[in-house]
Amino acid sequence: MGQALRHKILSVLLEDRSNFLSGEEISRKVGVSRAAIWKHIEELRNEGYEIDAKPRKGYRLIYRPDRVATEEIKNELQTENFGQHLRYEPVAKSTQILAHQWARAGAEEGSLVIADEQQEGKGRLGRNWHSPPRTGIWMSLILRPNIPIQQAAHLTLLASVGVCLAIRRTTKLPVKIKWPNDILIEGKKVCGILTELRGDQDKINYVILGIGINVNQEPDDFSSELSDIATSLSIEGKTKYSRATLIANVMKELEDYYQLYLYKGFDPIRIKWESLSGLIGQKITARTPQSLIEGIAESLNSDGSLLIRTNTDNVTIYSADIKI
Ligand code: BT5
Repeated sequence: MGQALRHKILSVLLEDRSNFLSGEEISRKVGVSRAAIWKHIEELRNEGYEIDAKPRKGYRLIYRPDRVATEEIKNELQTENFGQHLRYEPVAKSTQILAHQWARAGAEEGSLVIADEQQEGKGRLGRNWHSPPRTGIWMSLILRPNIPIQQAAHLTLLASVGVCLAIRRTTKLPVKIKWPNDILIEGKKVCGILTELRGDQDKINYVILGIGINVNQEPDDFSSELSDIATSLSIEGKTKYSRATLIANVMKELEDYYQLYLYKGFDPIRIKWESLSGLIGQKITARTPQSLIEGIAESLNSDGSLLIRTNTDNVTIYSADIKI
């Protein structure tokens, strides 16, 4: 209850950051006494918010720590559905696990789970995803698309288009997509996407899009193995970014591209993907579970697989780790 009130007070303060709001005005908007407001303002200050308080003038928000809690994100969301149902955890094993539970319990399409820190963040094929606190975006989005299960690969590609565009718009950094699920800057990974689904032979019950973005990490935050292959937006852009703003922008791009996909099919996504990917036309090596394939990345096929032209053949790959 106390927390819900604090969120309401924060939302009111976030609405207008240039003017003081009197205690009376806040208490009218939130529906509690002025004395109670004072107590909650103190708690917000303990959480790292700087709030100016002047007698006879009221309160004004001066500094907002970079948090990814519900009220921070709700204030910035410009979507119809995506992210509107939001669950935030300061610490989780993996947001994928929470999203699966929520989806099984009937969560609506667009429901989003966010954690500030993951203790057992998951990559593909049982790999780990390093998810330290206060720096990254670790989130899982629940979708319920009415598409054949064979087309599920489209969703990973669609997600990388949405995330790539949102990062570009928010940071102006030259991020590119690497097939199938990485987003890179100058060859180093800033974002990974993990798609998990449940369904039966022909029908998808639900899909969980897991998105991990390195936002405000410093070089020291990466272990020596990771620092060769990973980077953060802040290291590349030499500034800190608001995670809440980026989450809201990702939700907006994802919702727009998802709608486009449902109305127009995969073709517009495929074209956008090719233009955002650093891959097409490049010489690559693809390591699949069965073999190592060297050749030129030719194009993205309509089922989301990648066509590689080798010296002797055209090869289609459905899953692989790619090196450029
Ligand atoms: C991925 O796997 O790239 C998918 C990552 C998905 C993470 C999100 S976070 C929210 C949601 N909840 C979860 O538990 N997971 C999802 P993959 O392509 O397998 O890449 C994993 C590899 O990337 C690891 O083996 C490391 O080499 C490297 N890696 C680990 N943590 C990283 C990080 N923070 N940044 C860049 N690379 C990382």
